[in-house]
Amino acid sequence: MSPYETAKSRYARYGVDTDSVLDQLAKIPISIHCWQGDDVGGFERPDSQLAGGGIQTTGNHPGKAKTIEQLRLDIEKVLTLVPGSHRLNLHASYGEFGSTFVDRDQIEEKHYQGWVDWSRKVGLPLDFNGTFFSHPLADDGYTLASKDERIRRFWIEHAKRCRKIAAWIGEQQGSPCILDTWVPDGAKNYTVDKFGYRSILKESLDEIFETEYDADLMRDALETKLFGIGSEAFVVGSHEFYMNYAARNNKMLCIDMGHFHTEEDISDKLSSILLFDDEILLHVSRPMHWDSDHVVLFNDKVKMVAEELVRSGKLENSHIGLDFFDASINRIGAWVTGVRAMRKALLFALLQPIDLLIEYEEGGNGYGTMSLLELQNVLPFGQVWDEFCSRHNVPLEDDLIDIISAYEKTVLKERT
Ligand code: RNT
Ligand code: ZN
Repeated sequence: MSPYETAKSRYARYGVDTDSVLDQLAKIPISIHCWQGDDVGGFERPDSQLAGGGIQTTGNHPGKAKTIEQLRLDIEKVLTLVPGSHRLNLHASYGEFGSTFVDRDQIEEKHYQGWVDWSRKVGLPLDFNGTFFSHPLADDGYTLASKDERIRRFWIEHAKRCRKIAAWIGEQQGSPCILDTWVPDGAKNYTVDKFGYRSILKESLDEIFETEYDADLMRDALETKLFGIGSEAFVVGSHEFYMNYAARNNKMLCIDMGHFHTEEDISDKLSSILLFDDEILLHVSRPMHWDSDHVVLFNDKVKMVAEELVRSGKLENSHIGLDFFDASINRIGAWVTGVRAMRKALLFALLQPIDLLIEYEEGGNGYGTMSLLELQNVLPFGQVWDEFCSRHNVPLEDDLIDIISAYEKTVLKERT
């Protein structure tokens, strides 16, 4: 018996069919974020700038993508190393603007035509994000909630254009483009007129969402947050703000795993959200002490999120996106680790005997549930994961370091 056959029979004992799990796993799209490749710099200026305005990367590992071509090359490399189906999550600041500067309130579909063409070529449908940071008009900490009418209008225009572009992308690719809107708005110090700022944000969003787009083309998600760099005392678009806004306006929430107190259990939020909202967007991330956007690992927190998606039966209503940026290590390696970790967590969750677990739970056999969950940690998960990688013609874990190191030597070193 091959190692996989042995593993298969171990799982079969609990009524889990590993073959059908692997088929199911392959179809779950993970949206790979473009911004891991260049430290959230974007390509608005000939020299991609450093991120700012609520976003910060640390580290200076050589080899960062300095052009769109390099970024695409790196993503194509990543695609050879991650099994299953994927999407690409693009930020508005990554458009192809040519030699003239195009400001955020001027972006158009044509600036993303190259991405649409490339995405078709590599089989990577696009999602989209407005870029409300790294811009002089975001420097005072307010964009859509700004009390300065000129600033507010500028960002409203950006948001409207992003929705139009997302709908156009959705049409081009024949699958809805998920548009995430995250604004950094907030303040470092205690803010008196919180009600005022939140009213302004609500008003801006109402205007932005006046135009209806077909859900087959694009869908809006709103990203909540607790605090950020420079917004320690006040975040306008808090969790409560967007929870209410989304529920009343039929929008999707984007839940970023880094946007809560570090002791909060993100997985526990999902059933409450998915009971009332049709869909959810996740930004899977790994906060260390704060919203640090460390590379996602196959750890308990990510496993618990995946378990909840599977157990709730809402996997198909959930859009899984990643959000991390680590500039201190090989960026392609960071991507590969994070994407694979998310996929492993989904596999780990799918391999659980849910019916049996619920049977124990309902029967008052608390020990049975606990013990069966504990057993999951020692079943031959690795063999099933290896099998998945082999079936999708991507390397096993054992070979990753050599492959990434070779890419570093042959491609990334050339960039410095
Ligand atoms: C910031 C949000 C947001 C960004 C990306 C780059 O706290 O998490 O999603 O990380 O838009
Ligand atoms: Zn995020």
